[in-house]
Amino acid sequence: MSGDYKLNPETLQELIESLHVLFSTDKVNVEEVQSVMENYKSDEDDWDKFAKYDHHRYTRNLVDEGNGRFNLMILAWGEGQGSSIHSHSDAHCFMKVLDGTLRESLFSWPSESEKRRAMNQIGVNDYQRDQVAYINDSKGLHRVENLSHSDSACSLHLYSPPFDSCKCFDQRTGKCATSKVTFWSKYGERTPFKPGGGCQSAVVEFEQPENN
Ligand code: CSS
Ligand code: FE2
Repeated sequence: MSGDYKLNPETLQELIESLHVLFSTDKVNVEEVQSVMENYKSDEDDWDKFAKYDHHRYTRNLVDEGNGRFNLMILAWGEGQGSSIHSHSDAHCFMKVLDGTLRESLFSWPSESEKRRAMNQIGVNDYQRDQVAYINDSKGLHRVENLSHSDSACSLHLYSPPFDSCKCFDQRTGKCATSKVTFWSKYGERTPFKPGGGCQSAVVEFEQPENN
C-alpha cells in the first residue's frame, strides 16, 4: 500500500506529489505510475519554463529529484531532433508526451554473434500528447525522435533509480559507447556548460565492444 495520492493530478505540481507517494516504497508499480502520468493533462503553463530549446540537440531539463528515488525531467526536442539508440542503465523509463509527437524505434540488444552487424529493429511506436511510453533494459533499446520539421516536441521523463550515464549504440555496427548524460537546466536555471552531453547527439565516438 503506497498511501494516498491523487490518481488524477490537475497540475504538474500535483503529479509530482503523486509520484513522490508512488515511489516512497521500494516496489514500483509500473501500471500505476503510467496511469497517473497519463491522467495529468498537459498544460503549457505548468511546464513552459522547463522547455528550453537548443539549435543543435534536444535538451534535458531537471524538474524534480524525487527524494533520490527518481529523476523527473523535461526534454525539449527541436524540429527533426532525436536521440541515438540507447539503454537506460537498469532503470525504469517513463516518457509522457507533453506536446507534439515522438517516434520510438525499438531495437534488441546486439548479441555476441551479431557484432559488427546492423542492429535488429523490433518495433516502432508513435506517441501523441499525453500518451506515456515505458521501457527498461529487459525490453530492449530505443531511439526517440521528433520527426516533424515544422513543430517542436516536448516530453516528461521519469527515470528510477536516477542515472547519469547510459550506453549509446551505432545502428549500422552495434558498437556501443558509454556516455554521460547531462542537464541543460536544473529547476529552470541554465546549468554551466560542459562538453559532451550523452546520448543526445547522433555523432558519438563508439568504442570497440569488449572481447572483440
Ligand atoms: N533516455 C534519453 C531520452 S529518450 S527516453 C535521455 O534521457 O536523454
Ligand atoms: Fe530513452
